[in-house]
Amino acid sequence: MIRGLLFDLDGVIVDTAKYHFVAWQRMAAELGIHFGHEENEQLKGISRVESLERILGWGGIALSPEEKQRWMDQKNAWYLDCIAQMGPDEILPGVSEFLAEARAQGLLIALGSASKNAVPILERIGLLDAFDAIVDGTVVSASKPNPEVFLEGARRLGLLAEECCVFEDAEAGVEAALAGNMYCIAVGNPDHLGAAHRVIQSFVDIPDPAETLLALETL
Ligand code: B16
Ligand code: MG
Repeated sequence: MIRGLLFDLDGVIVDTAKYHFVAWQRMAAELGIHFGHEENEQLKGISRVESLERILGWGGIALSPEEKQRWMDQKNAWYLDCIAQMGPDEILPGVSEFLAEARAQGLLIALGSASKNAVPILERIGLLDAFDAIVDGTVVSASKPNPEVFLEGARRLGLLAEECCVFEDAEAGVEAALAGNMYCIAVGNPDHLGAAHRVIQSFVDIPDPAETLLALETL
């Protein structure tokens, strides 16, 4: 029986991939590395340091640990500039209604995100209070597809893994949920996310959140 919902942030609650793209592309341009939308897609759900390593790998560039840290700080500063203007209007369609219905039905709700910027983003969009627990990139050490972020989310909700349903937009995140023995609903393109138990295009695809949540509770 599902008693808790674990939400990824970037790509599920808000579309911050476009801001990560702007910041990584600026860095890649300065380093003379090609970085397009296809490359950005491969970084979804992947931690900051792993994203940097992948971009440097694509460009065949080796940097010292100090230079890597400097680029990560610079990239994050550009990213923070991008997200500074975010507000509740950036919450993806249907998400607020779904969260409110889940809480009304007594389900527990946690965030399971790789981002170290999760709390400021939730504050800006006014959804911090919608979560009973927050597990983000400041808490976990292993990156998705390692299930740590979701297992810690379940633990903080006081639930077993099999009592949780994960909502994810990234292949690495779907893999993490399945590795953690959780039910997974992917949000996005079924061509990339077919490993999930169910794929929805967006929360608007759930016309009756109450009915869907009740169906989940009987799993
Ligand atoms: P930050 P999620 C992930 O968030 C993003 O999908 C990924 O593109 C990003 O590199 C990662 O957070 C780290 O983000 O630089 O803000 O710490 O999808 O797991 O919510
Ligand atoms: Mg995501």
